[in-house]
Amino acid sequence: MRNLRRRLESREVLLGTLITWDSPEVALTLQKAGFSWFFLDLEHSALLDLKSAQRIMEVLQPASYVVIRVPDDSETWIKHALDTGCNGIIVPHVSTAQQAQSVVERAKYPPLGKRSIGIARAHGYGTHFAKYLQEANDRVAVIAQIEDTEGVNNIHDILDVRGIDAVFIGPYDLSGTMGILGDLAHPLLTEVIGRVRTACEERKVPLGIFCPNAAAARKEIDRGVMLIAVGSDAGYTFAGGAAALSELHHRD
Ligand code: 3PY
Ligand code: MG
Repeated sequence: MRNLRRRLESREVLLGTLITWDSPEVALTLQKAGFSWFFLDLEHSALLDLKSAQRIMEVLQPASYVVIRVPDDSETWIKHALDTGCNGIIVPHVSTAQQAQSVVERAKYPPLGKRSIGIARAHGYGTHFAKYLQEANDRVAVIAQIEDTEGVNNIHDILDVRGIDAVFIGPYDLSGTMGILGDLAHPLLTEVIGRVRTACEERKVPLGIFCPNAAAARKEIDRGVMLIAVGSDAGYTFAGGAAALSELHHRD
């Protein structure tokens, strides 16, 4: 299993995209386009569940890193997601250090946490059980999503929690809690995201963000953000079709 935690620590940019459709074929096609990590969105997609996520993972790994965004921070979701053998999890709406601590307890094996032990794909269905138990805390990334003003205000305390391996900003939800819903170009949002970035730089915690398009991703890369999720399976399908039709209509 590739080591996402160490890869993030290297600070080299990782370009990925959001997967919302239950299609290993679409995910594989996007892998061929060159994305090196995949954000499987079980928080919002009604089409993805743990079984479909695992099927998608089976075609993407080991060439790419696969991260599951769990619907919430419950012990059940966290342990089930990790047992699929994903390279990391993103936990949405982490707002306090106490919440971050409970995420670590659920996601890391003892002695760092209290992750429950079972037989699943992560352990090769038992065939590399001992190795996985020994290596998982070091290899699997636990990523806290900061997407509320409360999380921004508590960012230093959240970063102090040992076992939070990276932070990922959700700009849309963050804009909503700031009263500027969906206005990703708003200067106040840029400033607040900058506060999270500075805190992460000070603590040397890798930072990621969702970007709706390549222009936004370029700006974030230039600011030093390394874990970039740009666009989505649905968005790329639409954009490809729309680009062809626009060219044909243009010639009509
Ligand atoms: C948000 O922007 O709120 C997200 O969760 C994107 O990942
Ligand atoms: Mg969000």
